[in-house]
This record gives sequence, C-alpha cells and structure tokens, in this order.
Amino acid sequence: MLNKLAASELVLNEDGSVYHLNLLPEDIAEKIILVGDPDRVAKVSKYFDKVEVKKNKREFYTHTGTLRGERITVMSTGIGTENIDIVMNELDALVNIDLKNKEFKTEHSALQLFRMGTCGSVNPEVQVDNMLVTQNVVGLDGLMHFYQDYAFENEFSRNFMEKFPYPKIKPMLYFADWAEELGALYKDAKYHGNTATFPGFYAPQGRQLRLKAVDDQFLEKLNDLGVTNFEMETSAIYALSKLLGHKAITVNNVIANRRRGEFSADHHASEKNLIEWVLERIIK
Ligand code: R1P
Ligand code: URA
Repeated sequence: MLNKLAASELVLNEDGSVYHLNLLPEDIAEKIILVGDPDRVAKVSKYFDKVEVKKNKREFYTHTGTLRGERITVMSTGIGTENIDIVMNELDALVNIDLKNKEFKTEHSALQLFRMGTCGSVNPEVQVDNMLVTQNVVGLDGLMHFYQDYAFENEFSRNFMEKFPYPKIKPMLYFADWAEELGALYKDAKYHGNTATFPGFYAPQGRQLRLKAVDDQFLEKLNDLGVTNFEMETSAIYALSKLLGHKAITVNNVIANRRRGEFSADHHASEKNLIEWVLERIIK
C-alpha cells in the first residue's frame, strides 16, 4: 500500500476537515461517546462543564468539551453499521493520518469509544430500563465481509456458528476484550449480554407490519443460541475498533422486551438515566 493517500481515498472538505464528520483533529477528545440519535448529543453535553466545539453534517453531530476537568466528545452516528463504517474510519483518520500531507502517522493513537445506545431484548428475563454491556456481538449485517483480517473466535462464537440455522446469512462475531479496564462501567451493569446487530429495524428484528419475515421464530432461535439483545451498530464498532487499534464498549439501555411485548413506560426518563449512569462511570 502506498503511504500517500489520493484525494479520492481520503476525502476532505475545503477547510481540511474529514468529509462526513466535518471535523478537524483538534475537535475531538481521546474519550468519545457514540450515540445513535442526533438529539441525544445535546442531552449528553448539557452535563459538560463547558462545550468548546459544536459541529455537524448530515446525521453526524459532535460536541466536545470538558466534564470534571476531563476533555470528552459526544457524537451521533445515526442508525446502522454503514454509518459506523464512516464514523470509525474518519475518527481514526483524525488521529492516525496526517491530513495535510495525507500520510499515515508513524505513531499510533488509540481512542476510547463508548456507545451509549438503546436496544431491544430477546430474552424474557432481560428487563426494560436496565443497562446491558455487550460482551459478545453477532454481526448479522454485511459490513465486515468487506474487510480483511476480521475473524475473531471464542467459545460463544464457535457454538453460535455451529448451530446458526440460516445458511443464507453469514454471521460475524466479535467480543469486548476491554472489560477488565472499565471498572464500574462494566461491573455495575445489570446485564452482560450477547448482542445481535441487525441490518434493519423491521423483519431483521422479527417485526412484521404488512410484510412477513422469513422466520417468525427468528428472535426465539437467536435467544436459544445465547443472544440476549439486539440493536444496529455494535458489531461494526467492536470489529473496526479492534482492527484500527481503538478500545470500544457498548452500554445499551434495554427499552423493549420483545418476548414479553413490553416497551419502556417512559423512554425519555430511561434515556436520561442511561446518560447519567454512563457519565458517572466514565469520568473519574
Ligand atoms: C433504532 O431505533 C435505533 O436505536 C438503537 C438502534 O441501534 C438504532 O440505531 O440505538 P440508538 O438509540 O443509539 O440509535
Ligand atoms: N433499538 C433497536 O434497534 N430495536 C429496538 O427494538 C429497540 C432499540
């Protein structure tokens, strides 16, 4: 691979910022909270002591400031792993590529990434309005089929792959190898789960409005294989962080229990609780 990147490969805006995130290297902290919903960014940054950077483009909103004296960034990713492809590559470019010369830096910088999201549960025992940290993640989206060096294996993944009953779908499995360093964020979570990341909200998550899903027992079968919950970003966050040398963890608030047909009675209060719960545990 050539060290110097062509203008078509690393696309920059007129001010030198990365193309989609619209950010310059000095706009981000080493510690970054990723949320799906752009509206959640201000709900997080209102807890900061001060906000120095507010930038946005498309669904990517970024606020950077300090909290209890520590520099921190909160950014929205929008929905889905295709957005995470953009977020991870452009965040990495901000710290590991010299944007002016379009050359890889010789010294690697590692980011700490915390996805603060929402999820549904497929396990009847996993109750709404509680925090779930993703231990293993099953990517049922297709993003990682396009990258080299993506295979990660452990006991959960071997068992899952052996028994997964849908030959047309190729799952990709990853896991959090950062848990011990996380302290209270990991220890205090009510659930440590195995998350499925889906490429859609309806049939991929077993929802049938006017269209039928290929298997109306899909969620039950995933639960039988040890899956506790599902959402739409974590597989790509874990896989690309690992490949790019960053540390990532997902904490999701469970807002729906699909097996019991329950939804959080007040998901705004639940979101506020998620934000306060995570901030309390990632800043000393
Ligand atoms: C679907 O409603 C969205 O909610 C979940 C899913 O992963 C998907 O992005 O997460 P966020 O609440 O973080 O967006
Ligand atoms: N996020 C999802 O992707 N699905 C749900 O049901 C809830 C949150």
